[in-house]
Amino acid sequence: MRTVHRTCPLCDAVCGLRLTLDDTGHVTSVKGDPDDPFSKGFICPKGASLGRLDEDPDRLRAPLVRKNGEWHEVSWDEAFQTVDQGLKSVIDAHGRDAVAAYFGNPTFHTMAGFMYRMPLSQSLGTRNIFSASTIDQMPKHVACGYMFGNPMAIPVPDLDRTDYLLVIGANPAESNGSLCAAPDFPGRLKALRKRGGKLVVVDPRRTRTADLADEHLFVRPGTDAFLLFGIVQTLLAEDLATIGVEVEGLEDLRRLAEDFTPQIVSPVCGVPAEKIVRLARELAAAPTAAVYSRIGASTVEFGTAAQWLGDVINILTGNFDRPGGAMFTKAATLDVFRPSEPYSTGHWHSRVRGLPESIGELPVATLADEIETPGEGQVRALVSIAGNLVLSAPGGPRLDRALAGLDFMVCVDPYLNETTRHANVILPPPRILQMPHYDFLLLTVTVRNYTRFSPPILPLEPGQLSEAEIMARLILIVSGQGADADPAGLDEFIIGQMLTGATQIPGSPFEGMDVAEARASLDGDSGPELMLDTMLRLGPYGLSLADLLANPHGIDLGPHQPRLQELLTTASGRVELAPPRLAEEAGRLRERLAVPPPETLLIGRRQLRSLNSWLHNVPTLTGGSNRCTLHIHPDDVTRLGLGEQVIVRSANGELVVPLEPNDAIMPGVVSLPHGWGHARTRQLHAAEHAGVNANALTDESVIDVPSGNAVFNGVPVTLIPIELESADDTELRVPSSAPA
Ligand SMILES: Nc1nc2c(c(=O)[nH]1)N[C@H]1C(S)=C(S)[C@@H](COP(=O)(O)OP(=O)(O)OC[C@H]3O[C@@H](n4cnc5c(=O)[nH]c(N)nc54)[C@H](O)[C@@H]3O)O[C@H]1N2
Ligand SMILES: Nc1nc2c(c(=O)[nH]1)N[C@H]1C(S)=C(S)[C@@H](COP(=O)(O)OP(=O)(O)OC[C@H]3O[C@@H](n4cnc5c(=O)[nH]c(N)nc54)[C@H](O)[C@@H]3O)O[C@H]1N2
Ligand code: SF4
Ligand SMILES: [Mo]
Repeated sequence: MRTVHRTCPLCDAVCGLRLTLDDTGHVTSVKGDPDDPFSKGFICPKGASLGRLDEDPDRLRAPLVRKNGEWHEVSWDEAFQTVDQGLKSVIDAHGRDAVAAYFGNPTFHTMAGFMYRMPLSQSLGTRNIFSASTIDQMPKHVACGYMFGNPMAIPVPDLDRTDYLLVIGANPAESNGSLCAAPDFPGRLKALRKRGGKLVVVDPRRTRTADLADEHLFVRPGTDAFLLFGIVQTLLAEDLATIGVEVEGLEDLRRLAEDFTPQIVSPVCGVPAEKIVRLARELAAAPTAAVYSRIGASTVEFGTAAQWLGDVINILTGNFDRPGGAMFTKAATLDVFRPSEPYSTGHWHSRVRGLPESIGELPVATLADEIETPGEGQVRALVSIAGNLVLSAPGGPRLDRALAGLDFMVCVDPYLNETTRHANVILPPPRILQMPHYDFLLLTVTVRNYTRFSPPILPLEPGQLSEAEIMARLILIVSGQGADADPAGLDEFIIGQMLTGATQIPGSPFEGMDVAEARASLDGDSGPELMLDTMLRLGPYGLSLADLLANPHGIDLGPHQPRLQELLTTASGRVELAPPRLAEEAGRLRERLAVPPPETLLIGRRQLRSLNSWLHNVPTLTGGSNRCTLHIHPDDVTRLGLGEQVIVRSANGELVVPLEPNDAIMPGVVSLPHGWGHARTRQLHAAEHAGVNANALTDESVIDVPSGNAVFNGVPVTLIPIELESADDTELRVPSSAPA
């Protein structure tokens, strides 16, 4: 038996875990790490199942190659040779834009995902780079990009010090938060109320987060931007603004807001005008306050506007970049994202729909168009790292068909699932406990400054490749160095480039050294660890990997301090309140004021024991309340004469779904979780309770215009009663999501 500590790599909460392993390496218990200064022993059911997930018998242990429709385990050399031939033949015949890459959600968590994403994108030399950002938080990047000049300058609510938190379209009691890393988010919300603060939740469902709140307000899906504009208008009209940072565009903002008085927006968003006015007054009057919004106000048609207006309120109420308000984390690593010029979108556009690039990528909502539409630049090959697009992308079934038509596809993924089944080659990363872990990205959005590194717990087996080596070899292949080039050479090149810069930075710990000397001073057992050591030494606290190894429970780096000035990159040198690209959204919102809302709107919901599409194979995490059902208000069930199941039809597709009547949801709104619909997967437990693919209903042709982000919430649907004669009918009606 031995006890080890590491950070949970699953969601954004970065909880410290304490694991017990027997001498075969089998995990006998997982508990929260009480000595972690940030998570203080908190753990959720997903973290507690990390051992089962890690030991999942359906995890791939060797590369797979598909030949004549059959899967074969092959050696790594053969796998990389197949990738080399497959990608080379597409590039030679059709050029580099014919290869697309997708970086899925886990690449935001893994060290390899962080280190090799840019080099892989650059060596592919394609405009067709996609990631989970455009099915998630791209509206936030766009809003921050235009307001602060820096799309990675993302403020987080100062959760532990605020007196008033307005949560819009987030359910941290189940998701544990996102773009706001806060282990035990629910406990922090309880603490807020205990110290006399107020919590208000705006959501079309009375969620578990709403149950923790002082007040819950129902909002019609997709209309938060109207509600937020109503608050902005009130703050300005009643002269409640107390701006504490230097801003540009206040008069423009005032003009835009005039069209969105609480009386005007109330019928659209469904929140009574007097409550909108009261929210504005409370936010202004609270000693400190913060507006926090996520998926329910991001993956919507006016997602960028909602993200923009949320921070406008933080600024107008004097709650920006000051304790208790919305603040910027100071991570332990060097800020590698600081842009050299003010942010803008559209450095290139997608070929078929002409959608603008943002932070180097194109919207996932147009990937199927790029694959299916013939012509020069058509996508014919895909490199997919840690993604399950068939279940995660809008219009998933169309993408399912599109992927089947590719000339070549390679996936880096531990599972043969709905998406990777289309690959020619699947390259499996090692088990979770065999990987080192550092949250390069999540530690830039923690609610306290904090850092923690977890070395691998179990060694690689002989001949097994780390995810870093897999990624490095892919990069070497696409940059023409062949299938057997040495990945260590690439790592040295990347580190060497960083150090070359660092030796020239005045005041840097490497200043004046020659690069070989600087390199010799680094610690780390792999490329990503060497990179981490470099970024820590260049970071604001002057830490090193050795410091982190000496503190296995993590290091508290203190509460947030004001630091807007370090991050601002606008041309004006001030915060832009109404930059033109965001002001345009006011025009689109104005047009929408006159359009009557659809009768029924579909939204999603996260479940405590799910994680997007890939945790349903762990028996301890399925069953009970974690099922793929449609939440619907009982009045709607009666009104429409519905039985146990219902046909849900959208502009894009149709599903048969079991109903779960629940008076916590607004009448006229139904909720279906995503990540289900397990079909033709080799995840045997998941396939047994497959559920349906919510993204058979979402529509890839509808996007949040400035960001190109997918719309998952506020999808118009029709509910059609059914009387099922037999279970077979269900399958007949849902060909795209029926279990294999
Ligand atoms: N309808 C609807 N759709 C949604 C959402 C919604 O709310 N509603 N949410 C969206 C959001 S916010 C997100 S982030 C996306 C997520 O969508 P994706 O980016 O597709 O991510 P996951 O569904 O988490 O799939 C992760 C994949 O990575 C694999 N994987 C797991 N661990 C590792 C690892 O360590 N290395 C590698 N290489 N692979 C690994 C898993 O096997 C799985 O195939 O879904 C989006 N889709
Ligand atoms: N357990 C669990 N945790 C997760 C994940 C998971 O799949 N499972 N996924 C992780 C990922 S990738 C992400 S991005 C985060 C997401 O974290 P959250 O954003 O907190 O997660 P959701 O449950 O999608 O919360 C969205 C909420 O918005 C509400 N909503 C829907 N439409 C609207 C609307 O139009 N307006 C308003 N105001 N509300 C609306 C929904 O009812 C829901 O309660 O969670 C992360 N953590
Ligand atoms: S909340 Fe997230 S990070 Fe914490 S234990 Fe659960 S899955 Fe892991
Ligand atoms: Mo996400």
